[in-house]
Amino acid sequence: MDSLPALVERALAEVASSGDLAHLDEVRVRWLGKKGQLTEQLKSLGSLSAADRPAAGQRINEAKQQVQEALTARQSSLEVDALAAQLAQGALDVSLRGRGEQSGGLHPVTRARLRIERLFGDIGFTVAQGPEIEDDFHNFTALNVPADHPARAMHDTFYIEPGHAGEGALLRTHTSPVQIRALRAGKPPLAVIAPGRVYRVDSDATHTPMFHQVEGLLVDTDVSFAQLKSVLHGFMEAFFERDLAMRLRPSYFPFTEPSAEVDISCVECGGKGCRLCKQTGWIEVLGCGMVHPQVLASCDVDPERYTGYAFGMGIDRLAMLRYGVNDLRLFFENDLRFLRQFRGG
Ligand code: 2NL
Repeated sequence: MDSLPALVERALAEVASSGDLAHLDEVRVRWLGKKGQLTEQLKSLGSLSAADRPAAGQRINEAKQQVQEALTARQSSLEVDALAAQLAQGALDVSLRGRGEQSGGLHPVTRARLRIERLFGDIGFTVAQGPEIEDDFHNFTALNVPADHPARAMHDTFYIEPGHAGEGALLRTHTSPVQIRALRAGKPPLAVIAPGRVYRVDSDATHTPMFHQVEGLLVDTDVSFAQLKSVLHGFMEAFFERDLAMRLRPSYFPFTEPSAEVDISCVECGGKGCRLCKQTGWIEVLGCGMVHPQVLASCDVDPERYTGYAFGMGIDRLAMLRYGVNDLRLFFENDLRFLRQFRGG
């Protein structure tokens, strides 16, 4: 068997000649590991006499320590070399130019909503907001929608299971309840618009279960149907930035009397007839009317003293018409190739 100094000499030679950290670790295991050659030396102490044992043990431990110190020194010098090599190789090139920033943009429905808010803001309307989870009173009863009205039927309204949001909670089917709350909280004169998400059990090529609506309500003394017509015509021409013809057709809503549906001349063909207007030259854009006296009374407003007008329109549909989008579902798929086209503005 080799003498202890010979073993140390061989170990130190291996440490000195190991070229990388992995190799150095193999050397450490070979000499100082659990079954390493120097570790094994300690096991031979058992065959020595008790008198010789302490001195022999001390020599072995000194040998191990000497090798350990060489290993540690070699490890730090290899680490320094490795870092220097990495830097020389240019693993991080701080002179590279950046990838650049991609600017985001507003969703087309948001752009249409902001445009609507600004145009009505310009003529004195304020923006009102309210909860999307509503109760029967604010969504239906106060709007003169009787208990047996078809709009209350299960197939139109999302009802929330009892015990989750109070008794009879539902997802608002229009933003009218926001205006009911505004009117009940204040006193006329009042001019508000209520934009927001609304929900109906409906899903096909032209309907999504969630869509965006904006409603308007103005209550004052001596409010006329002519004022309603003028405000809506002015809004439509401003929104589409062009001269438009507008016509009203008699209609029915429980919350307005009289009620009308409003068409504008087709924004695609100007009224000549095309696919968009189904050859009629007209596009339906909203519903409106004079606030029903029963609705005013539900809001503690005296119908003998005050009158009002109200209207409601789909923001998604207005956005489609303004930006030339032919499929409603594109607004809700969040395909960046579609959305990026609206980045400007
Ligand atoms: C439509 C028709 C309409 C209203 C909404 C309303 C609100 C109050 C009182 C009276 Cl607080 N009316 N809203 C009136 C007429 C029509 O919406 O086609 N919407 C998409």
